[in-house]
Amino acid sequence: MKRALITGITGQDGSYLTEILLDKGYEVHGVIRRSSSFNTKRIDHLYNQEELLDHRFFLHYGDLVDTSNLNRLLEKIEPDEIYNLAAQSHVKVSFEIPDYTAQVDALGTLRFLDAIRETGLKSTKFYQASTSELYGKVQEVPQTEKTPFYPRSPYAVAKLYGYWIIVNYREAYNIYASNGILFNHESPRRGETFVTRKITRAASRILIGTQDKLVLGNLSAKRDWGYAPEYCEGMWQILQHDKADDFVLATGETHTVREFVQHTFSKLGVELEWKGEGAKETGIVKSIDLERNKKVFAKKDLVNGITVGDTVVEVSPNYYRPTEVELLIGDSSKAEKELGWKAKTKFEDLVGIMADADFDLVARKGY
Ligand code: NAP
Ligand code: G4F
Repeated sequence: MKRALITGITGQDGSYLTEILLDKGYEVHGVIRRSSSFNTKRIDHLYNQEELLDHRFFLHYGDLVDTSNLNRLLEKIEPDEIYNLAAQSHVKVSFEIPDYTAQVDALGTLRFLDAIRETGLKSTKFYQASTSELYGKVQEVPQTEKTPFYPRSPYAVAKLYGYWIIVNYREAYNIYASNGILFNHESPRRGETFVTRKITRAASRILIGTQDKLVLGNLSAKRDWGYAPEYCEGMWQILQHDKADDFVLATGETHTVREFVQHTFSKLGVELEWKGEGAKETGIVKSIDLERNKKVFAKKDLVNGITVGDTVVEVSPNYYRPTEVELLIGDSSKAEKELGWKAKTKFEDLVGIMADADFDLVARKGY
């Protein structure tokens, strides 16, 4: 039985990857951080399955800033594959905590690689969660594995170190270490402060009347948004390749934040019109047709928060970033050719999956 170690197991990707690896028959070990309240809600459904707990699913306390802990975990578990997904992953927050972000996202990666080197685990394979944020102020459209990097945030600069230390340890010590350069990928498990989830959650709450407005930053930023479970399958495929290498995973389509908002409301039966520009731009309810979405229509009696003419979207410069990434669009033809990986879920379907899931949740819980 293959043994995998996942850092960041409590995050969006960690939870999907755990399901995928358990399904493939792996023994899965996850690193969790001590927290003053529960932080395992994305994996509780797995942790509560007794047959898994006995034999194939184990959680260990740890932190990427604690070198001795990482060494101990490697010595004890001797994993065949390591997926390093742990990170301070919020770009805007990285401007507030740049030192911590570097400690975890840059040096955390180095600590792990060094632990592999010191414990002499020669055949362990290492996956690094690299990111399309490396391209930042993009030097080429679309972005490929060969596009030069131009990071635009402390997060991206820290991940740039992570990227290059992977390449360096691969070349210097012959460690099997690969970068997955993943473009944005989303799901109903996405953290609530990332823009997609913020939008689908707010739109549902606005419909039901527990929130008045959705306040956002840059509506014109463009992202290449895919569906997270497919990208986590791609992480596994990257480590099954005969040699360590770096791969872009992306959909090849790009959309603005504004389009994400528009499609979310539309999916829930509400058409918006946009007025004004920049920080004065607003999204106003133009029409409502709840029958368009079966889930919403079935709970029509709960929809009492919205009327034609309401302003439901506003902009606040508080959400602007000191330096922004305006456009991302990836070309993953190398992954398609060498790994057989291709994104399947289209933008509108992704928006639908997330809007439906959040509407269900909000309708069930009332907030
Ligand atoms: P996420 O939901 O924010 O999850 C981050 C995980 O890292 C959580 O489990 C978190 O634990 C853990 N973590 C944070 N700091 C840690 C530390 N010091 N020590 C140990 N664990 C720590 O992120 P995600 O969306 O799943 O992304 C997974 C990885 O892919 C991240 O490295 C991210 O930067 C990268 N990435 C994401 C995307 C994307 O679009 N999602 C795209 C490219 C790259 P807690 O639950 O305790 O906070
Ligand atoms: O959802 P976001 O915060 O994601 P961002 O910055 O693209 O980063 C995510 O994807 C990266 C891959 O490219 C990962 F490496 C990273 O870990 C993370 O998962 O913001 C997307 C866009 C930005 O341009 C932002 O300025 O949405 C814009 N935006 C507009 N209003 C907002 C908001 N972002 C957030 N979080 N909140 C807003 O209110």
